[in-house]
Amino acid sequence: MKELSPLQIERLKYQPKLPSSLREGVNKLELIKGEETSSVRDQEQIKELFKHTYGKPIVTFNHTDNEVPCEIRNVGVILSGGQAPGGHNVIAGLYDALKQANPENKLYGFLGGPSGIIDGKYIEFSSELIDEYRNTGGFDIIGSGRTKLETQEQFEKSLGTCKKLNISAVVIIGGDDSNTNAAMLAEWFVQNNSKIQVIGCPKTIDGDLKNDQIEISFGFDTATKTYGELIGNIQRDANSAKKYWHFIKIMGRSASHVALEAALQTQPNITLISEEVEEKKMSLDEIISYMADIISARAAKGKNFGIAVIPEGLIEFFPEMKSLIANLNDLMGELEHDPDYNNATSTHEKFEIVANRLKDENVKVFESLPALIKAQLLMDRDPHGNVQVSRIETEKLLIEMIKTKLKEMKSQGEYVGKFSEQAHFFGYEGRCAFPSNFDADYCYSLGYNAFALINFGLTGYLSSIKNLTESADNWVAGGVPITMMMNMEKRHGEFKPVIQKALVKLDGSVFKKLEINREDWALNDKYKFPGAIQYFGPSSVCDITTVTLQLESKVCCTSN
Ligand code: FBP
Repeated sequence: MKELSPLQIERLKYQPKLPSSLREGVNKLELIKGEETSSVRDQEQIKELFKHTYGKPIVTFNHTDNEVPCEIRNVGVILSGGQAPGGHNVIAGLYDALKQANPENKLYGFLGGPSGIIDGKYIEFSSELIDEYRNTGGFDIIGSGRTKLETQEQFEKSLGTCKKLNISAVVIIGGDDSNTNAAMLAEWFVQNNSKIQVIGCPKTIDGDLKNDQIEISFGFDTATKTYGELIGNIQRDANSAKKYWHFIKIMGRSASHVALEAALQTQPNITLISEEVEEKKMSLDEIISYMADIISARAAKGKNFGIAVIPEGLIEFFPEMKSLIANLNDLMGELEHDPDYNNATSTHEKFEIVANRLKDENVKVFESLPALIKAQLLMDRDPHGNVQVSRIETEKLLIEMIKTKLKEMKSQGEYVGKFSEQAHFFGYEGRCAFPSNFDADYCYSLGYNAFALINFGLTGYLSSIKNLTESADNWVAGGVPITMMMNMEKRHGEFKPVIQKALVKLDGSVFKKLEINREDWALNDKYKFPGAIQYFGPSSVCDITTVTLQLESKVCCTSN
């Protein structure tokens, strides 16, 4: 018997809220079809690649008193990619809907991510197992993985597994890449005369799987609130001791939504936004000067402390680093099989081999970096061939460069302070937290709704729950064709159909809120302390959504 903490015991009892349309069960729904859809860009190419699943309508569900039949179904579910709070509730919602529709239905969970369906590794869920994981963080109920489900052979093996288990639908819980693969698998099944349906659920703490139809991916709410709590605590510490500058790198592989949201919750002295760096083509040196100027201005007021929030993906957005990293991504693929590189006895020797093989324009930048960062840039790539930004200590790179800059400024009489630093990285701390009430409700609804989409025979759709700043009663359940979110992008030198990633919009209300306040926050301490996520207590505290969602929904509502 596992020992449970008091909070675990209480959270297991929490009953997540569903939109009112879904509350009476999946066999009391009617499907409302909208207009035909088209992809966000590159319509002709996407249509050609997704001949059977392209152009389908957006759908929404309404409650009806007429009973919709539900044939017996076996469904399989996959957790894909990085953990995000609420994944277990998606599975719980899916399980409850499926059993409510017909107790004979079965839910299988593929183990360890997409490789589970390929290799036929699975479990069948029981009520006892599901009950152990309700409202808990993590993906440990079946585990996750980053295998890309995209080749003919993988699709054939997946078909074999589904046939063996008599599975008629697969639910893929994942981010933009995993849902791109869900769309490909859905199309492949139709093309190959299989009736197996594929439904996606929008997951990622990064918050970059969103668009006009998907207001936010699940996990963003809890993760940002967790980081907000931690930053707030550090701000209080800094403001008490008044002796350290804290450099806090915040997870989010590419887009800066997580750092931006955490900053709006806490109002630190410096917040860097990767998309702004890219748009303004700011170099690393320019950012160092910007930060050093704030440090110096605060020092002039007697404040030798402060907080800087740095998005995880920043390093890839500096034009000079972008070019270096792209070059290294290709080069590391070649060097993997290079005996000289593999037999090199010191990191220094490896650096030399790399420097000799880089394009001329990237050599100087590579050589200017501290050894620690060079070594981190050479580490293993992820399955998409990208550098793993969570393993690059950008916060330490910035600190080293700032120290040099401040020394220079001191020698010229431009800086009179004392600089002592602390480096932090908040990422994994937030990915498996107990889901906030919002994520617990949202995820349960996404899973429940996924089964409703299956029951109406849909495939190639993403489960969608909208109107999220309203109370759950008023949430709108439905589905969005995945192809609608796609465009063609270059991956490994080839154009491929992918879901368009949402980066921070510099003309959007969320970034604007930072932009109009940051000068004030830089010098006059306006720290906010969000505190820990609250699960029990007044709704104004426990059910509050993120600043990002609130601001974005205002824009959408006022422009309607
Ligand atoms: P997903 O896009 O799969 O949700 O994962 C996002 C993320 O949490 C990023 O924020 C982070 O850069 C990355 O995963 C870390 O990956 P890993 O867990 O493989 O170290």
